[in-house]
Amino acid sequence: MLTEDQLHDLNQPLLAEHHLQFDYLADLLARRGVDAHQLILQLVEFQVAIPSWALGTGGTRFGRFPAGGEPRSLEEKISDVGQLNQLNGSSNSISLHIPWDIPQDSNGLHQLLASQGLSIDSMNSNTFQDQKEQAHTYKFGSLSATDRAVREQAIQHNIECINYGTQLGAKVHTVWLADGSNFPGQSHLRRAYLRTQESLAAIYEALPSDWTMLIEYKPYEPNFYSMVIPDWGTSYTLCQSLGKQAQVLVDLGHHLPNTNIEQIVGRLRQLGRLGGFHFNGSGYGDDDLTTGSAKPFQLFLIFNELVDANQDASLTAASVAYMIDASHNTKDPLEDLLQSVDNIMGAYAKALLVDRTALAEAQDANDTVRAEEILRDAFLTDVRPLVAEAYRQAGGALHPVRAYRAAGVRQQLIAQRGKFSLSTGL
Ligand code: PSV
Ligand code: MN
Repeated sequence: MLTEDQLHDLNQPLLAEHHLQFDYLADLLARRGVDAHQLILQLVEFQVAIPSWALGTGGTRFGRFPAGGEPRSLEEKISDVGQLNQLNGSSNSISLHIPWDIPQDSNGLHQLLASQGLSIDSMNSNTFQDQKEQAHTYKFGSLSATDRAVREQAIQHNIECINYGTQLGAKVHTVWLADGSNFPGQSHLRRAYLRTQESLAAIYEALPSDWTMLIEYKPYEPNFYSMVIPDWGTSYTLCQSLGKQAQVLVDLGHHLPNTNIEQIVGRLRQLGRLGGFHFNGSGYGDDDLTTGSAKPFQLFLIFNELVDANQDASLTAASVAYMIDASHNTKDPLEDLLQSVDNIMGAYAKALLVDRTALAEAQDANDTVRAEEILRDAFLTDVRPLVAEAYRQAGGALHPVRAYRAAGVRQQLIAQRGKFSLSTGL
């Protein structure tokens, strides 16, 4: 962690220019009837969870190139998230994946989390890999498996995740299923769905009443002919059958190219079943790249739907768990996470700028050009001074990536943990 003096010294030389840019933008927005200070409060409040498995390099099946200084334990992962949160004030929770993050010392972890101002976001089960001491293989599926003993083992694993989460104060359990088939005829498509539904119901039974269960969907990988939960419609029907505490999770990388993700987001929000997000960047599939790096307009349109729904009095308020889900090969993972959060904050800020009254009028009048111009006006506004001010007001760095580099965080981590330390994950 940086000291307060260090952070102060890093911000100091940037402050004069920052104030100049911020005041100019605040003036401009005031002319349009937007209160920049009000908007910053909303940005400061907005938090994106960091998954424990994004703190190390991900690698692909072709190779892995460790960053050096990767966290070797859950405690070190928490400390890395604490570092990120100190720099941007926007990542105050960590998501855990079991068995990669089995807590050994709950009391110690509670203290560590509290000392860093963090909490646990979601628990994530892993029935896509076999573990050494495991009795039954997941080679042919887990919650959907034809073998009852396999299903039972996968159900128990999910319940175990919930129990670990309870120890640590989590309130969300996320299920992503790798289940599916690679060849036509391999699996009975309808029965696989029904077995999954039954298994999920058993897990749901064990869910504490103040928890949410998130059900993720993915169209392909690791199975390439069918996935048991390939799309939001399947997740939605499963949630409907389970009950109110079950919600759909949208992972941006889990869509086929050109899918209109913002429309899915709007639909789920309308139906009251949007419970969570996994942010990442994707050109082809589950690419796990930096959120908003290649398709910033898409990210903005997604936030536009979220903000629009939040401001719609006819919809019930939703509590959506926002998380980054990425782990790639080339960047320093912590720098990537800072960039991802920055892009997310920028997209959110831009969505808050949309003139919704004017947009509704243009839409009602079928004025296509005007409607598009309203969105473009918001999207093309340089909101970086607003995001930087939000970081500053949250006690962070005006420019988190620059501060991270200037403070030599990675070099310190390498000195502490070694050049070849490896983090658990994919
Ligand atoms: C699957 O691709 C996924 O998006 C799920 O969220 C998993 O839990 C995570 O990635 C694991 O890396
Ligand atoms: Mn995901």
